[in-house]
Amino acid sequence: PRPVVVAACQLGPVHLADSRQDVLNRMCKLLDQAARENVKLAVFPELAFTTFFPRYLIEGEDLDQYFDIEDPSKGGIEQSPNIKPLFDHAYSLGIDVYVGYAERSIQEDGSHIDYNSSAYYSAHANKIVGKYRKVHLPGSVEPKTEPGAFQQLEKRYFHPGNLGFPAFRAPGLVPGAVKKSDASASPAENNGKGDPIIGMLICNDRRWAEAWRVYGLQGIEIMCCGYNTTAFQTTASGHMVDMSPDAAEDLVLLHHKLSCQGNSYMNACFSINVAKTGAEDGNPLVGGTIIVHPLGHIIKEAKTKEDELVVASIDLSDCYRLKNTVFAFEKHRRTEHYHPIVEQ
Ligand code: CDT
Repeated sequence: PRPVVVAACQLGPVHLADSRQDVLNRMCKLLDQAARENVKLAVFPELAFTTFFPRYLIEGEDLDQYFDIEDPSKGGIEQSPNIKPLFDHAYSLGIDVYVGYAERSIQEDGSHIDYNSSAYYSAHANKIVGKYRKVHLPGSVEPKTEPGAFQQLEKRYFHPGNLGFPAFRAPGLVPGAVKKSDASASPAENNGKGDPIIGMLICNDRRWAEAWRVYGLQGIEIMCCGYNTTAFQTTASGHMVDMSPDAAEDLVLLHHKLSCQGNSYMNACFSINVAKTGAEDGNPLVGGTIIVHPLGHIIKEAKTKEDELVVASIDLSDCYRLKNTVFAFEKHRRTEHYHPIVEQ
């Protein structure tokens, strides 16, 4: 057995007027609670530190406040004064952290490229050991023009991620693991012996089977995914689909759970799926924070739409029941028929 206690650190709404310090305090409080429950990995939502700003048209310098700067000449995102206190606190408690943030990546020529990113901070290594930039950006570049339309401007504010889907190992997350230097070992070869193999997705990515499968092929054992998902359905013009609010929210939750449960099963991994939820300045986001077992069932689910710690004690060796049978990819995949998947 390779037991580890993990937690989804669900966040309630973050309003426009909430300061970064207030949000940091809330996140550190969740980490304190996690430490009391012996948690070793804490997963926070997408764009955790601020409101979900892509719902607004924001122009010029007003946008800058939402971003954290990654400047290779000055150190990485872990040096950001807004983020460092979270990692410092996690270090003091011995807890690994996945967290989503808006990244402003400074280029050699001084220009910048913005991404919707996540980082995996390892308390054991005291550094970031995994980085991900959201690939599947929803929404539009231009604001919807019809009166009353809801905006989803991620395609305006972010570039699609350029890192692919890089699995990595979390050093020391499971005590006594045989060390492996990278995540390249096949699942059968790994068979639960090395440091845990982790993947990261961000929100809309969780709906894309291709993203999960690229990670699945790297043998991931834990998928971490934070999200901000509106609690209603919109049409192509940005208007609410004509159905009752309760029915719309149920449908959003159904699709969220189908995506997380189905893909966890088909890639034989645990997944920790974490919401920023509640109404941000009146804009409703779904909850549905869940920790999913490789066999597809939900192990633990949030009960509220507020800051809430959802804890589960998991055994990573449970992944191998499927990785070595139904989903032994090296034995059963038929790649000669898969070409259309990568054609435009
Ligand atoms: N943040 C994010 O990715 N939200 C999307 C909304 C899609 S709306 C077309 C999601 O998939 O939940």
